[in-house]
Amino acid sequence: MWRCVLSIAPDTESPVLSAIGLGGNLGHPRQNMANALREFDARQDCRVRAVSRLYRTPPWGKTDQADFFNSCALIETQLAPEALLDLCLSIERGMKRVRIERWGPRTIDIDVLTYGDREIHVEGLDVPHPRMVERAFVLLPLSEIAATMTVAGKTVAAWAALSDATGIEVADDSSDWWR
Ligand code: PH2
Ligand code: MG
Ligand code: MG
Repeated sequence: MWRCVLSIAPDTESPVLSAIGLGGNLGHPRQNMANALREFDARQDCRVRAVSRLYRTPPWGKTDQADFFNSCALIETQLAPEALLDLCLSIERGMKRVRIERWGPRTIDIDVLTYGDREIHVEGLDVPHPRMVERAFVLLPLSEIAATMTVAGKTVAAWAALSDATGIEVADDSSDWWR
């Protein structure tokens, strides 16, 4: 009986809910973000469970550049964290993302913010994203879809309330903007 059960068990991890952040301020960032979300959703090992509204946000970190579009999504995935990161980077490359300077202009940026409730520190990947709790351009959209998720000892809603949302506006009021 056991052998039978084992033989039909799927050869995959059980799905994990991961929060991702999307942004961009060069070329057609809004279309790029929408295409990226559709690319995740089209895969067998990823399903887009929730998408925030689309925000227009002043540049953070390096301020002499165009406003960004930002959004967050919850993706249910069977990919391991490193594989999810590789997928994000490969979607970015497909959208001609070039890395010139830190925090500089980009066609698309896709960041793994959380991966279930796991803490991960490997080459190129720190989860939860170490700067997410200081960035209103992440916390406002994320609090629409994961208000009660706890990161670094507080809920996303609590971090959002503490963040500086100056200049941030909703650019598209529909959570279907990406479809
Ligand atoms: N991303 C950065 C640096 N600064 N500012 C805004 N408004 N939105 C971003 O997505 C963003 C940023 C580096 O990832
Ligand atoms: Mg980023
Ligand atoms: Mg990034």
